[in-house]
Amino acid sequence: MKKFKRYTITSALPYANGPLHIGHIAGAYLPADTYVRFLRLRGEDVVFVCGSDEHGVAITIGAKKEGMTPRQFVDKYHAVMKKAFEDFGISFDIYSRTSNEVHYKTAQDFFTKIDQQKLFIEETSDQYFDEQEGIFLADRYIVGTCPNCGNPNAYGDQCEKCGTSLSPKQLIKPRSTVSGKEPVLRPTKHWYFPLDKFEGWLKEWLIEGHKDDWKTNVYGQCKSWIDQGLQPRSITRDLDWGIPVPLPDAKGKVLYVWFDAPIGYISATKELRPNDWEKYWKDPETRLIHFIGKDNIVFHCIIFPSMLKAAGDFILPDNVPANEFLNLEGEKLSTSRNHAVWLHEYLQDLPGRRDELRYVLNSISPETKDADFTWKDYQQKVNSELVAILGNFINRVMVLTWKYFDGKVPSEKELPGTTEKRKRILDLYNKAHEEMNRSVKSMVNALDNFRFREAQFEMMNLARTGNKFLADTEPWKLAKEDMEAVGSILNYVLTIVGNIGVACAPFLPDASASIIKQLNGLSLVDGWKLFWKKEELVPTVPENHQLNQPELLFRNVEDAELEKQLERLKKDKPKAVNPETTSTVKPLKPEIVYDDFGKLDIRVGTVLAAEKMEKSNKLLKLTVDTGLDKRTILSGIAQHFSPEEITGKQVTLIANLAPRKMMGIESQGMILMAEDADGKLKLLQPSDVVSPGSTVS
Ligand code: B3M
Ligand code: ZN
Repeated sequence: MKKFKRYTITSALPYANGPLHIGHIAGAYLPADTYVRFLRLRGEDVVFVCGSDEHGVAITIGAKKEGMTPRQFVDKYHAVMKKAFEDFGISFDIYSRTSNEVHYKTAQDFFTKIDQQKLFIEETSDQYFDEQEGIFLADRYIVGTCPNCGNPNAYGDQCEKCGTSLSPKQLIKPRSTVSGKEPVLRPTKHWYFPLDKFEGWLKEWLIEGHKDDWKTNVYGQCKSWIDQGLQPRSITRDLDWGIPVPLPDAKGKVLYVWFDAPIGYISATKELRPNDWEKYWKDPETRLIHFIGKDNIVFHCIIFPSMLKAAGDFILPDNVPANEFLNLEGEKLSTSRNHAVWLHEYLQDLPGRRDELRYVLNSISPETKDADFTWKDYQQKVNSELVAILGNFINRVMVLTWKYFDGKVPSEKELPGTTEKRKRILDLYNKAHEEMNRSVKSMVNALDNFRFREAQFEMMNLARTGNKFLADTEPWKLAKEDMEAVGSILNYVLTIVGNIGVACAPFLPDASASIIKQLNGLSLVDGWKLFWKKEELVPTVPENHQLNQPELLFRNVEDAELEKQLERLKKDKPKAVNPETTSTVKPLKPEIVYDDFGKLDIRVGTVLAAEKMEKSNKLLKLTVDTGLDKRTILSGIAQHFSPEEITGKQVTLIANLAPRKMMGIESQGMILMAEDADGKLKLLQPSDVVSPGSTVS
């Protein structure tokens, strides 16, 4: 691997529009923090920058909903987020914000630099305009029906249901989210960044150049984007909140938030190191790494690098280890439905348990695919891993040393293999040592390559091996016959404790600090850093060194604590933060009489076969055994079930619905589905299998 002189590490700038939840943390902040702590321990020159993203419609819409000005709104949430990061111990060198002066100037200069090269395309085109509000409707100010999946609430920039990226004019039946009215088209001028001109370069730099070192999820997304062909992207907006476009003929125009936000990384570095920021952004010997979630990949891997390239003398990201998403208790995390574990609430409810959250999030980190956080799993990982393995090992060693040697490090002199038992101990020692050195190497390698779950596992392996060594050598039994051997064993396990103290620092900073305190080893830490250079166990505590009293690193998560969190989730569910989606339950339909209901012939059938319909991504063609016959039913569930999944399942259907032709095929009935608040469809099935044709009444 190429050697770098210094590192610039960034974490995605979160929108200042709400508090942080564990999905944010697992995505872009914890992995970055772990990596940065590792680099610092290795003695590297690092800047770790982040800040609030304070522009764009995420802010203006949020402010309107809370009845505030954008300025009041970002001030509020910037403070909330900054505090939560601090309280949780994310070790940014700076947590800045994009509404400050340095950033305005940096972003405008950046624009000017590209403009001077005549790269921007200026174009006047028709865009949707809300006549009642007197504003142009960009991105999320406009909703309509998705042309791809039929979702009636797709945004002007993306349909969140099917993920398709859209432009406002593709929406069917567009409406303004501000007034609810149908907008009209009006001409307006904008500046476009010619992404198409960078296609050749991107193919070389990214598709060829990073084929082997970028994560497959990241690389794959970029490649498919580039393969589809790139188009100029508008980088200005008609909004009254944002950074003014620095041109005389651009009154009322601001920079598009995705143009200014990544420049925020540069501004934050400038603010942090006004005198030498340039070496962190312009020296090719600096390694630039962006930590982000997967929804930000295109911006960080394609658009921002092209901007950096266009502006001239900047370095490019060497890697962008984007994470997939984290779910919670099997469901998507959702701010609007308040289905989340909020960082500030966690810190309040479970004080003194920062490392526990770091540990669990890291061990399920969505590095290669979406992952699921459940409180049960949290409890299990804390109790049976942190407490039972790591905490237990450190505590046993401390307690034994106090018991037999008054807390003084016993002699490390080599144990002569004069008895069978001693020979066995030496043998066990060699095995443990070898195993641990292997773990240390694997851990460092994994950290170097952004595989944090694996790295943490290897770190824990030191404690696992240490525990095993203690269990195998049983110093408490030897104490009756061979104190010299006991001393030798304890000296060795104390060395392991010290090594764990340094090894766990990137993952569990609080535990690391406690171990160092227990070992009374603060003055020794500089020497221990050799561990990160040599990538093997190093001597940590000298003979006769006086230890401090043992303290417990972790305590069990009790069922009551778990219940409280589960309750919180249930209780918080209906309380929606976002008024637009407050009512997730559809309103009641007008009353009917029994006769209306009696006309429906509802039955249970079994799906015998299912196949995808050509030219439709919504419909599945099902062959259903209704007990009366075997018939064809078309069902709009292709987004929710694969043909394999649904074949063999029992379904509920309306058997006497008049046949209807769709895409040239007659559908003879209708399958009933339950639609969840988030639009997910679930089958309606009897609680036990019944014979096909059973009626429902
Ligand atoms: N604020 C999007 C997000 O929070 C955006 C990231 C900007 S990074 C330069 O997902
Ligand atoms: Zn869609």
